[in-house]
Amino acid sequence: MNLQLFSDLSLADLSDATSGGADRVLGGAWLGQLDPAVAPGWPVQGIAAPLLGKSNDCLQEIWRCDAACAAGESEGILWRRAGNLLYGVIELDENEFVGSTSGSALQSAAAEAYRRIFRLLDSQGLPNLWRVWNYLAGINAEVDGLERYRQFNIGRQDAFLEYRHVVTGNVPAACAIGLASGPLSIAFMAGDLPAVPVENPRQVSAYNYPSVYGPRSPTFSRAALVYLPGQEILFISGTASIVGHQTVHSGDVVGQCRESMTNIATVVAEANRLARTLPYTLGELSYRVYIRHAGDFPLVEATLSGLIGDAVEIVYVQADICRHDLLLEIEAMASHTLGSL
Ligand code: 3EB
Repeated sequence: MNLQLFSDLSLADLSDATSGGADRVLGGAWLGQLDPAVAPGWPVQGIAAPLLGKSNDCLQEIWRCDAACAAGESEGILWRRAGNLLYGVIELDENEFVGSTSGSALQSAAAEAYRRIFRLLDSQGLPNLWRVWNYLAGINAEVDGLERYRQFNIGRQDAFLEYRHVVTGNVPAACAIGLASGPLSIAFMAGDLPAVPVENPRQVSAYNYPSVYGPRSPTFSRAALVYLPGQEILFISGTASIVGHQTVHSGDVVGQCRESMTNIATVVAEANRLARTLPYTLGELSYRVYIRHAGDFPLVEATLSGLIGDAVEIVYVQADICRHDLLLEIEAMASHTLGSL
């Protein structure tokens, strides 16, 4: 099995990336300005976040396998599966959950989305959630006295408790990002083997955050090492300027960018202690950077270029971060061939 991420594809490049057959595409994401008329046929997460520093107004990312995928639909989840690996996307309209008796519409939608994901994974015999990409509108808006990100955390944790029982330790790598509008959108990758979770010794594990950040902690690990036949993938969760459990460098985007990269370097070092392949380096990761204020892009780009050089694959988008004082968040991934030690 070989799973490869093709980043930064324009619509025209898609035909190259899908050579060998569109049935080899596991799924992907579409970032930037979305065109509802274009539907590629595999599960795609639409991320309507403006691209920064690009001439194109949209780009595609795809995960391509070296074998044909099985495809299906389950309770509104579009999914594809290659061997013991599954990728799916679910979008839920919160309006359908208004008037729910257990919490806000967003909380109910989040719980329902994760319940559907867990039901699909159990029926497919691939119970281990490895990596989750969460997007929601108005993430920092306070509704009925509670910030929407905190409402989302309640619903997510409820579903984990109901279906997976553990909400600490072996939980997936993730990001949770705010968009200007749109449905609750969740993409996920899952497999037969448990991921190896990685934490950051500079940070309190997110699942142990104190209740000042909300009544329920977020359910994610700082990174995950996952295994396919012959392949190890490192997924680094959305990483921000948080030390311990506190935001640092409030109002200073360069400081936050540097601190986020120190956190990523620390997570990579932890991952390297656990990895079964040669050490991962910052220069080989592919990055996605979420910037709250588009005007901060040049400063962030210059800061990252100083830290990791210009030869690195980085996609920049404008989006909201889950704490109002966070100005950016960085996620990353890399893949190694197993047996190359
Ligand atoms: C943090 O470290 C920043 O709720 O799934 C990063 C990655 C963050 C994932 C999530 C939140 C999530 O707390 C925010």
